[in-house]
Amino acid sequence: MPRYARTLLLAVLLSGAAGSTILAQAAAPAMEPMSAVVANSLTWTDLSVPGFDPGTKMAVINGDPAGTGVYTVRLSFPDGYRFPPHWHPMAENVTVLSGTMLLAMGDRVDDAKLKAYGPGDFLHIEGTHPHFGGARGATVVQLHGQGPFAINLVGAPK
Ligand SMILES: [Cu+2]
Repeated sequence: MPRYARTLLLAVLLSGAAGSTILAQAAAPAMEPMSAVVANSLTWTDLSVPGFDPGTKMAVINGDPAGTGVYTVRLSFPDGYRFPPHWHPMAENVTVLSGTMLLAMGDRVDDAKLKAYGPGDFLHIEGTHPHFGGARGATVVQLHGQGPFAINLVGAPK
């Protein structure tokens, strides 16, 4: 598939039997001198990650999260969503755009550790460090970083 295929597609690729999920969704060409993304014309697709509850949607803003370059995506969580302890090979940069994101570091869920982050708040999570959390109210966050953006569930079979 061409890297910048125009066909919108959400494919969760499982890398072999490992518990690693790479998020892939074709994005618009990003090699123009300038590209703009209009907030009300985003294409949201259901995000399916083994071990995660359904309900999250993803929109690719720039780049290709499955590639090796810089990517920007948005994730939308419904009120009350919780994501389990997981980690990423690369650093994850999170900017809260709306709602409230709950997050804590650690490989075991402990609600007492969760801290709340609101619009404009920014989190940098170093690669390989497990974290967990969720959303209070309908919440949209923007992630950016160096691809590939992969999700590894803590405790997943290796
Ligand atoms: Cu994460």
